[in-house]
Amino acid sequence: MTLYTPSPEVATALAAGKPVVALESTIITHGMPWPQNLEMAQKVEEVIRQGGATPATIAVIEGTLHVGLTEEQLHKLAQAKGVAKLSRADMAVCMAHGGTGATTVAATMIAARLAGIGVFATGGIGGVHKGAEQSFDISADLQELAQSPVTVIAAGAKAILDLPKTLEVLETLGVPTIAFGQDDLPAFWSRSAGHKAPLRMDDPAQIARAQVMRGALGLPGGQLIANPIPQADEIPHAVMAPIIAQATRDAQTHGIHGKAVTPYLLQRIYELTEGRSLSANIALVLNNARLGAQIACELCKLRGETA
Ligand code: PSU
Ligand code: MN
Repeated sequence: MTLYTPSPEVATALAAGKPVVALESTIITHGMPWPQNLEMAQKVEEVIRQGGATPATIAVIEGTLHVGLTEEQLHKLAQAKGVAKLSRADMAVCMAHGGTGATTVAATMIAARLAGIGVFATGGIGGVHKGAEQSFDISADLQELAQSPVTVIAAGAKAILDLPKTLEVLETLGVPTIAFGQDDLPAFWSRSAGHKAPLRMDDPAQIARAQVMRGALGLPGGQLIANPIPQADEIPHAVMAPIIAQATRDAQTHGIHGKAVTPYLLQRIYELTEGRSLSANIALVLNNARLGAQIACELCKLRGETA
């Protein structure tokens, strides 16, 4: 049984031991509106190529798990309506019935592990939602970080989540949460929301080394690199906090729950910030892609050395 289909470009890079960076597709189908979603997806791929690595956008299309999409597949996915949002729980079911679905961080990590891709760049990861003590809403992304050996570069976790609880769960699961180049945990649109990150690293080569070391120690799972949004693009936390509070109240009023929560909040925050949240979101994804390419190149060097 063929588990996944690499694009020709990705197959060539993997066979040659060249750096590859995985990219998720839920950010395209559920995270951003058309046509900015397609522009973002194309730019991210371009940034990774400029960084000397090969991009591998991942999605399930008509039952096939694609690792690397063609231009046409990317176009179609970005405009498709009613695409499923796939996490660890629903990936196999979607593939078994020939469905089409976008991969979340968790599902993208599973695909990356299968393909032997060690680095994955995205915007934000899922985490512990506010009020989780009532709703039990904790993203499967956290469990996946504890299981799949992939370094995930995100701009921290969104402040729509409960950041201290998210950090606690990651610690419990043995996932290193590493702020890149600063002490504070980046909070997606903002460079800080006032929480210290448990770990800090400043050098992509050391980040790659830490991943190799983790594997050598026999520890399953990956690492979360929290890369702050560039200063010029950030929306300060003081500006975001009341907007997030408003969006969260609106979600409650409308009885939004489960998988629909994150997409609803993102859309509502987009409206409340009059589009500014989207420009920041795109800027931070590109910034993460840049760092992802650097880490992937360093990881390749190390794999070459240790092979
Ligand atoms: N954060 C974003 N944009 C997104 C997501 C998170 O800024 O599109 C998506 C990612 O795919 C992430 C998923 O893995 O939401 C988490 O969803 P849930 O909380 O339902 O696990
Ligand atoms: Mn959830």
